[in-house]
Amino acid sequence: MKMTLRWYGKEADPIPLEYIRQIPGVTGVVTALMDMPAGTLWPWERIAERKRQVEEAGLEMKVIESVNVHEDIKLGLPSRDEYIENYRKTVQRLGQAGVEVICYNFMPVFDWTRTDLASVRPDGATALAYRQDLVDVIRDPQEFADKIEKNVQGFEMAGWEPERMSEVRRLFGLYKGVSHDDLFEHLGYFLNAVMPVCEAYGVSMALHPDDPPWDIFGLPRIITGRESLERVLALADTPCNGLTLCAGSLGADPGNDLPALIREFGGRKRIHFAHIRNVKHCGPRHFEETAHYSDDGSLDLYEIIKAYGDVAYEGYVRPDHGRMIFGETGRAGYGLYDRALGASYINGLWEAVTKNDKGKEKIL
Ligand code: DNO
Repeated sequence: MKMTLRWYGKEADPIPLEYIRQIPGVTGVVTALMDMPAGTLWPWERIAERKRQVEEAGLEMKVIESVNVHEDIKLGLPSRDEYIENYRKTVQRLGQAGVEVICYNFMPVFDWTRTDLASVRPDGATALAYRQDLVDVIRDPQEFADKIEKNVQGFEMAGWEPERMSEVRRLFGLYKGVSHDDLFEHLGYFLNAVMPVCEAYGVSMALHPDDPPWDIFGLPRIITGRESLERVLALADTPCNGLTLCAGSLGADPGNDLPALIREFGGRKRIHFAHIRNVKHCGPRHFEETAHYSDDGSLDLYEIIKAYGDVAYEGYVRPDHGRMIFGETGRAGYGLYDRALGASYINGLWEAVTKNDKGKEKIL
């Protein structure tokens, strides 16, 4: 397990790399060129510059989250080929820069979605939360998008690119009639075009599950649990076609057995990136994010880390969203303090579950 932290870049992230470097065990950052609209070719100089900044701080840049997929690719429009070509070239450049994993998602219109970005928890911390009943009464998703964007305190939400969020109504029109099966087919088309480049440049694609893992606003969402993960891997049967196993996203559905998923897909070496966090189930399709600590939420982090230990997971991992604590302000879910606590907690569990294995290796 290689510990990383998400970092949005000097201009877009209030947290300096120097602080990230001081979190025990963190060897690298997971980053992206946040200002590049989906579908564009990432300029080589920008990639090289980001790598230089990260390495100068004594960290590695091995994982990119995300290279976003243009809506025309998800919609299967004829214009997709041009965007796929840009994606292939971007993958090539990232591979040439030493990147090993690209995290991406295939969610229509909305990336991760929450109804509250600062829900107050009993200890006074604030956290992200989601209530389906609040979403069900929304007549105009554009209004919802605008409202969320107004509440982000000056920071763009990851994956909520302004150029996409300003045309929500038009996109909803285009998605009318696009079924779950259509989306899978469009994902397969995309993957099969990108895989040869991944294989040539040593890059693994790691698909992030849909968050939350069910349909919202009547839009189809397909990456929701065991069956769909299996279906994704079958779309392109190569080790480069893999998963980001996001505990919090999949874990929002109590029907998903996370340790079992980790053992199954990690055992087959198809998990390339692990997002680890906790979530509290408050009711049907109603959850709030919590501290990583098992007792604070509904997921058992010990069992999750133990499953990664059992499959001898060697990939990248990051603590996921944190609460806002100690008076910190910043990007919802991406403050420094609670993610640092999360990283340390995960490191502690990892050390405990794997220590004897290491001992065994030494004896042998
Ligand atoms: C939110 C994140 C997502 C994720 C993308 C991956 O915090 O987990 O925005 O980065 O969905 O493409």
